[in-house]
Amino acid sequence: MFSATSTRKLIGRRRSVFYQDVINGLKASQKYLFSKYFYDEAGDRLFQQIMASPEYYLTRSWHLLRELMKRKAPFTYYPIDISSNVIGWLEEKLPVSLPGIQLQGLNGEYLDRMEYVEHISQRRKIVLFMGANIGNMTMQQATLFCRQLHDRMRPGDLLLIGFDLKKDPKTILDAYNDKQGITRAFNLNLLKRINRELDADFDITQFDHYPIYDPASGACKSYLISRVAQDVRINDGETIHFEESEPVYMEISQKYSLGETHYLARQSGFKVVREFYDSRKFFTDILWERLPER
Ligand code: AVI
Repeated sequence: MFSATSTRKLIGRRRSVFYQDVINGLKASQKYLFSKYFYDEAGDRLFQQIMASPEYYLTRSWHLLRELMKRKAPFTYYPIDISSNVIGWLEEKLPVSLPGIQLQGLNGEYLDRMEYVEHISQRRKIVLFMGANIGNMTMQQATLFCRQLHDRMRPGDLLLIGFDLKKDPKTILDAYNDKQGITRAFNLNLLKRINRELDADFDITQFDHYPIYDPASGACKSYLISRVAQDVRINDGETIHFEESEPVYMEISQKYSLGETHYLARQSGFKVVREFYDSRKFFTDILWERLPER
């Protein structure tokens, strides 16, 4: 249990990390913001709308949990999410759609929360890292991340990991540039969040959403482009200058070839057990087994 004072301190500390990340990103020679900050309450809602949009073909699913329940497999589900709203929502909805499910939601960063699970449960683990979340890292960051997963797992534990596959570049770009403008609103929402939480004065009408996809590297990147030369004030008098047409790098959504997923498994100490696909082979969920040594 946290007291009201310690809760306020905790929120204050979190906010200051957010503030520091924003200032560091916007003062860098090539401006950037971390996409993990997309997910405030409005961002969560927009992401739900993106997933429901016709262009966004990436898959997601709870069928696995339903199947485990049907087979009466003894398991506890520990969903981890950076968004406390999502965790709250899962804790409310899942026991209704899957009565009897053993569930403990964990709000926070993935690796950190995984360490906590390892601490509270000695049972064999199936780690789920689905929905192409791995795509929100560069390939180099993904390798480091998978090694860190490896180090938090035991030999024989399994990892089910989702990759969005390279495909027709137009299909990919459309998914990040939907006609209704939801992805645009999703990106601009981070500026609104900075205005609200860090007392900044971004005029969001002065920024454009600009996604690009490079079919060779598989990197799909989103930028916000400053329409005009402008100054933005943040919180305690920090002023950030934007040149006309200057980009702010917002997010990478890396796409993989199958060969690249195999390479990643090898590099991070896993063996490929099985690959699952959707009917169009747009997306794959791959079951990896954690090897004893790497
Ligand atoms: C969460 N993540 C896998 C999404 C993606 O496709 O990169 C986030 C997203 N960004 C724009 N649309 C969806």
